Amino acid sequence: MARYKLEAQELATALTELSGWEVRDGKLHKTYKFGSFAQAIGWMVSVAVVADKIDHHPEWSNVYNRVTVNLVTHDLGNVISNLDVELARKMDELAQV
Ligand code: H2B
Repeated sequence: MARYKLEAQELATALTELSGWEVRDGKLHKTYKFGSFAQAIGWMVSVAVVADKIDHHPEWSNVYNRVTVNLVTHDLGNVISNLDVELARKMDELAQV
């Protein structure tokens, strides 16, 4: 899928449709909290499959039941792109269980 930088207005609109996401240090940022370490890791594995499929990979870290995520597009010079929004949506979908 083609990746392109989002214009400020497109990003603002996308943010209104994404719950718990914000722009922090130029990246789409969210911290997820799960019921357990196993749930956090299980979610990360399910996201990893999708990320590889769309060839767009998150910057993230896990501490026990929390996963902190930063999404940015390296190939475009570290800007927020359509693929960052796409991955954020998939992450939220996969967390609804
Ligand atoms: N992930 C992210 N977050 N940004 C990118 O620009 C990117 C990526 N580019 N995953 C992909 C891989 C690129 O390096 C490969 C060669 O398609």
